[in-house]
Amino acid sequence: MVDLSHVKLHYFDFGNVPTDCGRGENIKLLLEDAGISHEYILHKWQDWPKVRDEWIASGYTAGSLPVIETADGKRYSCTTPIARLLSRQLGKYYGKNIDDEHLVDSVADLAQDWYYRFAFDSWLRPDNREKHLQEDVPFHLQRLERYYELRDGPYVLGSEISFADFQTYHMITDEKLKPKDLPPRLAALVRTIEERPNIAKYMKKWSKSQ
Ligand SMILES: N[C@@H](CCC(=O)N[C@@H](CS)C(=O)NCC(=O)O)C(=O)O
Repeated sequence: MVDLSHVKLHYFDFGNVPTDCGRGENIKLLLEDAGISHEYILHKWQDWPKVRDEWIASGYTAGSLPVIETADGKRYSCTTPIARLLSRQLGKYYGKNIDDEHLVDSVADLAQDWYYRFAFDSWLRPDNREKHLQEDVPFHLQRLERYYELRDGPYVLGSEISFADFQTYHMITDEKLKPKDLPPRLAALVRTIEERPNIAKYMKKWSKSQ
């Protein structure tokens, strides 16, 4: 049982507040969509080493963000495991059987592969951005598109959303891809996610604060 009565989501303040970039946003989208009230705590990069060392000393093994902290003081780490934990607790976003779960886990895993390349080749080595866009991005788009064809979309499970859909969607927004850059299933995913009432409300709030 995970106590979701007062959730704190911790991630980094990368300068665009409230923030729509990086791993934390995958969890933010799920919390918004599910209507779970939460605080979003954004740490300054330069403050992080001190916080991290204190957290590690107090038993937070991962020493990385995102993390969610629950009302009973527990801290849960790592993007996909957090999304899975929330989904299990909510009884949604993870399909209905073991085949669904495997499909959701696969797409989440492939989205993380993509994120890893994105982080290195766009943020840490910006000189590689162009090469990344030409060579890596089409590969990841095509691979994920095949998954979205399996059950005819718009989500990877078909008509039911899962946590992996937020991860795929967020890769597309992190890369700042436009609808014209996307194969048809992924373009439909973006449209469908942005039409979800709580996500539309969140995006409106976000764009106003810019
Ligand atoms: N596999 C982990 C990776 C977490 C990770 O490396 N997070 C980065 C930010 S995106 C971080 O915390 N870097 C600072 C550090 O490791 O001290 C996840 O998905 O959460």
